[in-house]
Amino acid sequence: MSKSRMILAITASLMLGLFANPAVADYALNFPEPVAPLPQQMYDLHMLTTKIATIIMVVVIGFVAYVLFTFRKSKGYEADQNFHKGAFGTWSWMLVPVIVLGIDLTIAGSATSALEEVEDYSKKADLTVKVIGSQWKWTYEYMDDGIRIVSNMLPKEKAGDNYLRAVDNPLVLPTNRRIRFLHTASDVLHAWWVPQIVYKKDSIPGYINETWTNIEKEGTYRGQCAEICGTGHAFMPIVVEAVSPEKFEAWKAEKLQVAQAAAAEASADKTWSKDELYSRGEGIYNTNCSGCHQVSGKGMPGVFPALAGSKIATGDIAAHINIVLNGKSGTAMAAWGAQLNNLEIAAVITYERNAWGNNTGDVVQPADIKSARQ
Ligand code: HEC
Ligand SMILES: [Cu+2]
Repeated sequence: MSKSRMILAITASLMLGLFANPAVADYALNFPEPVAPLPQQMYDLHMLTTKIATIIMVVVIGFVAYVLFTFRKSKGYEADQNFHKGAFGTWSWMLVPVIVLGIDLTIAGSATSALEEVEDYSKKADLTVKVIGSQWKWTYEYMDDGIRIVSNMLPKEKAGDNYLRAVDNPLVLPTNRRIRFLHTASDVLHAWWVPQIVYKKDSIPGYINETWTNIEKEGTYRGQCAEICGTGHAFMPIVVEAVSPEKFEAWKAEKLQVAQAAAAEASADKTWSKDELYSRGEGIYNTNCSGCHQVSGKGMPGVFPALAGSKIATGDIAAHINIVLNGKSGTAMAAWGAQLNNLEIAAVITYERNAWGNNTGDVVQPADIKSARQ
């Protein structure tokens, strides 16, 4: 095999290997197909600029190649010293910028109409979802219904081929409804990016950005955080399940029922067994806390304290309840009292006091949290 053939064969097999991988297949040649009007406009804009740029590139490179070849020195050509004196030499200096301006205005015209749609907040939304980025997960709040979803990346064993692109709880949305997203963050900058259904704006702590969409096709749409947000930046994928409005209503009703049952359970003055609290606490810990303190409870030295063997998690119960309820200002440790109910906090604290060799045997009841809140 000749050298150039070998290079060709290696390149071809590398490309095949890349595109045969299901995780990148969707992105093989172009952006994935948009399924909402505004992303479609942006996609068209991208195609328009790409086409114009390709034509310009072909014309310019063709022209340069032609000139280099035809007017080469070995054929005896000399530079024309009077080019600027002829009609073309005089007018081309004006003509070329005019053509360039025309091209720019063509692109700018389409871009402006897309931008006007982006900033159009005059129409009423059917549904508002608050999207909160945090290190390193997404939380979704359906503002009209009080439903809250915490979305974590699935570990490799569970995600399989979709590793880095799959989550435990996807965001469920109806098709053919105007959806308003409110973007914010709880710690550092993030950006919620699902190009098939909506354009991107930054998620900024203490600030709300707004985007909107109207998804036209049912399906699963994937995205990721698009703002470098720390060591776990690559581990906060986004999954949106778009379903018909009827299916969405059914999903919502079921979610609400589960939430109500959970709230009723949490407010009841029941005394729970250690095992019940421990197993519930494990789930709550792995959803809300393990992003920082790690599933192993070992934390990240110098950044997030270990809870295994921690003075607080094995010492005074009141101090433990206090830091989980109220957080610690000026650090990444949030006040969980606003996000978790009494049962959830009691369970997660019971778990922390008995997991990873913290065999304190302590049991914290929802009633303890209730009185600590007062
Ligand atoms: C965004 C990262 C982050 C998340 C998520 C997080 N924590 Fe923390 N946590 C911290 C940091 C940072 C500290 C250290 C605060 C300080 O400087 O004292 C801390 C401290 C603690 C401590 C005290 C440990 C010690 O020995 O000082 C406990 C207990 C604790 N967290 C429990 C929890 C629980 C329970 C959850 C989930 C409901 C949770 N944390 C979620 C970052 C986090
Ligand atoms: Cu992020």
